[in-house]
Amino acid sequence: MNEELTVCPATSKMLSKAQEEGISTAFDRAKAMKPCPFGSAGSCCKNCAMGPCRISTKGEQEGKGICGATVETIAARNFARMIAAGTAAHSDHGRDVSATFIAAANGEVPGYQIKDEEKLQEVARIYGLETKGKSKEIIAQEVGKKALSEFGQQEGELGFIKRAPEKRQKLWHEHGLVPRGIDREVVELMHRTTIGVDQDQKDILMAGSRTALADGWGGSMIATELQDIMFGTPIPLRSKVNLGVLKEDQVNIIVHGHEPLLSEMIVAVAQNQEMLDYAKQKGAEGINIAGICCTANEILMRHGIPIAGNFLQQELAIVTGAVEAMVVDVQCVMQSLVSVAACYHTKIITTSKKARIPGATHLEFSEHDPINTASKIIKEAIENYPNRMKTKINIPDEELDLVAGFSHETINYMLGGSFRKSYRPLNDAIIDGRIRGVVGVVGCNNPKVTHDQVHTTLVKELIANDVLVVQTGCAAIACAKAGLLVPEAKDLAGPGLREICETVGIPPVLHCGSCVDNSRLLIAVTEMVKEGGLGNDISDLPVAGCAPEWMSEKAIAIGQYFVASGAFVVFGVTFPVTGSEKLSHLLYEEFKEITGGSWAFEPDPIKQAELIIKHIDHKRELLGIKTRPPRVLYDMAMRRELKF
Ligand code: SF4
Ligand code: MSK
Repeated sequence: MNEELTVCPATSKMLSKAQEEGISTAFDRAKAMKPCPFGSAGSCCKNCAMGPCRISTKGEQEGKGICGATVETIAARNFARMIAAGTAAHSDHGRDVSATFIAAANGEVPGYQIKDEEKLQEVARIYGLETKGKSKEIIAQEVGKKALSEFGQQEGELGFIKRAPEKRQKLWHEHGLVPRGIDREVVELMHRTTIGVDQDQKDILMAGSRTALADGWGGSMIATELQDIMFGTPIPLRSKVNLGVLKEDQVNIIVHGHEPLLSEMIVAVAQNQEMLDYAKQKGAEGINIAGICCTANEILMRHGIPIAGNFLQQELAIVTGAVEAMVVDVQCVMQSLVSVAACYHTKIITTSKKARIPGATHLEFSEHDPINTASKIIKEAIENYPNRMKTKINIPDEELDLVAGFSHETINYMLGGSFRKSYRPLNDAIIDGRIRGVVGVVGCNNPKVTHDQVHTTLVKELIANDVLVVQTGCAAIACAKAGLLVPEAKDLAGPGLREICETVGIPPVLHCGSCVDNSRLLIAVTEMVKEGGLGNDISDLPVAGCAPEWMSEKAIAIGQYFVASGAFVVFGVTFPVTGSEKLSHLLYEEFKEITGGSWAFEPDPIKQAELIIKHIDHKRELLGIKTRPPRVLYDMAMRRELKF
């Protein structure tokens, strides 16, 4: 019924309910919106009050802005500013995690502790900190301070840069791409792109690459590593996904946004007997926590908390009529939640110092007392349960199984075994052709394309061609809802990948976490290089990345840090450089000569898969591992001989 809008049946049902109840959603607004062709092509500049200048490249004379800026300068500046904004978002998350991490190490945050001592030691070693004879609390304080200092650092280089393959580090040094400090790179990029500063597209994009690297190998990686140390490094677990995870007879609390600092505590406090008794007193059978967007991925990975949906389902979760509270922090939170919630009993609760929405209830998260904040929020939700409008409740049945929790450490253990953790078996499987390559399919939803359709079509095509898929963000949620994140999905994989999945017991599509956890993928590809046999740099590997339904500036920052790290990256929907042939050429072609990585733009998922597979096969050919052996049918004796 809503085939053009979504391939997710639960989303379709709730869209119909929203239409019947006269509720406007992002899907309706997208249909009504007429996007400016200059803006979406990157050729509109509003960086000063002489403009906005909209540049047409049609006709013989290429247009210029009033200040004389060419279309490639304008598009490069716009693109760079998206990188700066995306880097700022991920990195500010990392900064807050670092500050809370220090407070936790000082024993100032009841409920938070150092859970992963092995990772603490590892991060301390990378930072060059002496750990001998020191307690874990002291080491954690020093690690936290070092991490926090990297945001304001003015000279030198970020500590995690040393984790990259040596050849990559050398390339970055030669091209001046090593970030000096996270905030410094963001600020400098904003300066460079104001009117009358940097007007050379390549120079702007080199600075953009350095800023993006400050995200991937800086702010995002700090967020991931410190969260793992504090809350535990994920290990594989089973859970459920889609709007069917909401419970008709329980208090439903949805956590939405990005930072797990508060949601971790909401999950813990919701299990307290006192809270459960209070919920019963108000007529509910229990308290049900579910997630949306990346907060969902964070608490799914560490606690198996079910996921209600991805980005485009946030309004529709409220349309079920069964959500007592939607608790939001930062990023990807739609302002329209408040107006949708006004048609039901749902409370929208903002919790971040940095993010308020008019009409929402604000209960500010105190990083020094998260238990208290979590308790207040849960009580608000429980007290709202009796306000449900019973006639408006309709929870779709869709609720599928998924397996999540594939940190790069887990991939090590899963493939190498507990006693010989190593990427060797993965590399061997790539070399012998059972796995053709590895592709990260990540990113958002965008109502300009059919919800979840591009993600799922691309991923099905890739696994059918023996490509192992690793996922983060809303892309992972899309594929989970399509049943691709369970071991049984091996039946959709090509023979080589299926054999690996059967032997190891993994799905052909691995859920690796939230958007900041794309940094896990950087480490995974680095481990593949270090393991040997697949070249000396990330750019030698048969790997690629894709954000088929992207929408956020953060996606551009992620794409650029993968390109600067040597990967091939394909984006769908629209791409904000198409207004400039020169900038398109720089990103699609010239970057190959600089970083070994490059961008491509292709909205069609089958064509995206073709581009990616072509790239993978080209890399295999360069590595001399082009030929894939014919399929062999294994008997039990042969299976026992297998390396996995
Ligand atoms: Fe126009 Fe130049 Fe001002 Fe941009 S900076 S709005 S191109 S005059
Ligand atoms: S939440 S950035 S819509 S992936 Fe990370 Fe989803 Fe994109 Fe937000």
